[in-house]
Formats: sequence, structure tokens, C-alpha cells
Amino acid sequence: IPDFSGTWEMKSSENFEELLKVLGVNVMLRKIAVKAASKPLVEITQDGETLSIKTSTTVRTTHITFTVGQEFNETTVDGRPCTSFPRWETDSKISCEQTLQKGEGPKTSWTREITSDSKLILLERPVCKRVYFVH
Ligand code: TDA
Repeated sequence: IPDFSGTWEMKSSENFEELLKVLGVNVMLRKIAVKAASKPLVEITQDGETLSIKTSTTVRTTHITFTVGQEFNETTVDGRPCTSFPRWETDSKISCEQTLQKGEGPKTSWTREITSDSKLILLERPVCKRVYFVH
């Protein structure tokens, strides 16, 4: 099992604003969100297959705890409640499908992976990729 634990700092981000656009977030909120999301602090603790991920920004802080293989509730990037199902996609990558609890919207999911050179890669599907290094 890979070790996701640590305090992580974002080093690069691709298409975060595109993602918000796809999700229907208006331009004013997008600008605020892009700025806030450029300096997130990600703190992960892990106990076996149970992960706790706290993501802090100036405008929103989220805290999720889940066990791989078990459904949990979270929110999509644009803040809509969803049911999530995390599973191992590879030895080092968790893939998590999201289903909106209400209404319609683009299909979203995320993956989180630890690379062999100890980076954390977050894909926010359909379009966003973010890379973090240990702080
Ligand atoms: O894990 O690095 C990550 C993602 C951080 C996301 C930060 C979100 C900032 C606020 C988004 C507000 C969306 C507007 C509706």
C-alpha cells in the first residue's frame, strides 16, 4: 500500500479553471476560486486503507475521511453533495467515482496517486491535473 500521508504543497496545476467552467461555475466565482486554489494546503493522514484528507484554502476547507472500497459522502469541486466510491485503480492509485445526490451534472471523479519519485498527483476528471510535493 502506498503512503499518502504528509503535508503537501501544490507545485503545478493544469485546467483547474476549465474544470470549473465544465461544471458551470460563473466567471466571477471562477476567478476567486482559481486564486484560492493556487495555494492549497493538503494534509493527509493514513491508517492502512483509511485516508483522511484535509484541503485548506482561503475560501474553502474540505475534510474527507474514507476507506478504499467503501462509499462515503463528499462534495464535488463546485460544492455539490455526492456519493463517492474509492477503489484501487493500480497499486499506487486510488480512483473515486462520484454520483451527485441531487440533480444533473457532468460526470466527475478523481484519482490520487503516489509516484515512484514521491509526488502526489491529483486528477479531477474530466480535465484537471494537479501535482504536489511534500512540504
Ligand atoms: O485538492 O488541490 C485540491 C483542490 C483544491 C480546490 C480548492 C477549491 C477552492 C474553492 C472552489 C470554489 C468553487 C466555486 C463554486
